[in-house]
Amino acid sequence: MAREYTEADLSPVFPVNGTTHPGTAEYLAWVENNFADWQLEVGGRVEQPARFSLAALRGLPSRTQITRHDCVEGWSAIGKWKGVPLRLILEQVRPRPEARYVVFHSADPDELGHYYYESIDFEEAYHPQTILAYDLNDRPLPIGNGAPLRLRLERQLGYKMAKYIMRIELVERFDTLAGGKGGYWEDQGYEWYAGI
Ligand SMILES: Nc1nc2c(c(=O)[nH]1)N[C@H]1C(S)=C(S)[C@@H](COP(=O)(O)O)O[C@H]1N2
Ligand SMILES: [Mo]
Repeated sequence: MAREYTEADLSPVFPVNGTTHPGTAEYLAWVENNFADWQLEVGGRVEQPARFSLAALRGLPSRTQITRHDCVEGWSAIGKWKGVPLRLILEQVRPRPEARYVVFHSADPDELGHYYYESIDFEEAYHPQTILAYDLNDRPLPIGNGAPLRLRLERQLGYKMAKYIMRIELVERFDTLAGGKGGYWEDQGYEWYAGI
């Protein structure tokens, strides 16, 4: 388990880093109606592909954790995250035996049109502190921090924790996706396993 902190340790301001707003027409439309018609899509190598509205995710059992986020650029911050354990979502869709990785596809493209994405293995996916967070510090996740849903993965660096998650895909291998290295920053040379 990663260390957990208390309310007294919370950073006064939780920074916004990387994308601050996806800015696509699709995302702006979701913001317009407060993500009421947004749905998380979960598919790939699963027995039972599914879609979850934000209300449905909020209706599932949740976990709250106060943890320290470490960014490779040299800053850290402590925040309180609430969300649904990824394990519960995986139990609903039932991974097929050949599935080895969980890929998170984000809503934000860079200047070249490459979308942010990330991947983790099942050991990480079933870890109790691996959650799909929808609240930060007792409020709905702000746009800057990844609304409506972002990954929290408390034993790894910040870049693994995809913000603006739109779709989760279970795969056998990730070398066929984007740059082939399993993540947006990994495709530019960062480590795939970003242990702290
Ligand atoms: N979709 C998306 N996820 C992302 C990023 C991003 O630019 N886009 N930046 C990453 C990096 S480097 C860090 S440190 C954290 C920053 O999260 P924050 O904005 O909540 O501080 O998100 C990570 N996840
Ligand atoms: Mo980061």
